[in-house]
Amino acid sequence: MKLYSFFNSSASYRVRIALALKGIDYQTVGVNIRIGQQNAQAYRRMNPTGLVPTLVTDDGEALGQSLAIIDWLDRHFPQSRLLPDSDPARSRILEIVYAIACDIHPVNNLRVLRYLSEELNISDEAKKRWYAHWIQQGLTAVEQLLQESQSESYCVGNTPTLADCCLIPQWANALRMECDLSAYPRCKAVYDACTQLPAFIAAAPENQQDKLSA
Ligand SMILES: N[C@@H](CCC(=O)N[C@@H](CS)C(=O)NCC(=O)O)C(=O)O
Repeated sequence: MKLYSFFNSSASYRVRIALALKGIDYQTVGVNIRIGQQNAQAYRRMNPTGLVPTLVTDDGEALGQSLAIIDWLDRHFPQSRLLPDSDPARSRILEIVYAIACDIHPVNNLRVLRYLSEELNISDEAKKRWYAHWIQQGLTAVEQLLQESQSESYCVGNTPTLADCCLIPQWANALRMECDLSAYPRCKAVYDACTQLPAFIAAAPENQQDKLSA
């Protein structure tokens, strides 16, 4: 299998965590989104959204969208299930997943931030405020969801799930953007616990072969 990925793309990081938790071997193909490689024709033929990641399976099928990829992995490699079939865990996990992947991540994506500065002439300082605002809105909700799920080392229950695959990359991005994260102790506890685990360490941006220095 091949994963078309960028080292500090949080959507790629979600899939890398899932692959590592399941112990699946794969090859990384770096797509440098800072210089627009996600928009190259050959890449867009595989993934019409022009976003990373894309998983190419051993049968040559190209699949985009991190959550769809993880769902595919979870059905084809059922070891270490990331999304259980039964409620209430399943719906609690998905509630957290969508709060991150649908409500926080898209408004803070690279192409949105670039549009703010390049098309709307928003200053770097205002762009930082934009980013921090959506982090604050989103993580306030996630913190409350973690309170409801009585999270400890993981968002829901006592093994890593799809919710952790989404929270850890989003938190790492917020740290990189220097957001104030002091109001989310449950999110922090999950981040601190998960990032000690070998699978999360293997998936981390700083441990990717396509890592860039800046
Ligand atoms: N919903 C997509 C989001 C993918 C996404 O936004 N990827 C970002 C990196 S985290 C990207 O490729 N950005 C390139 C751009 O904004 O041009 C998924 O979950 O796979």
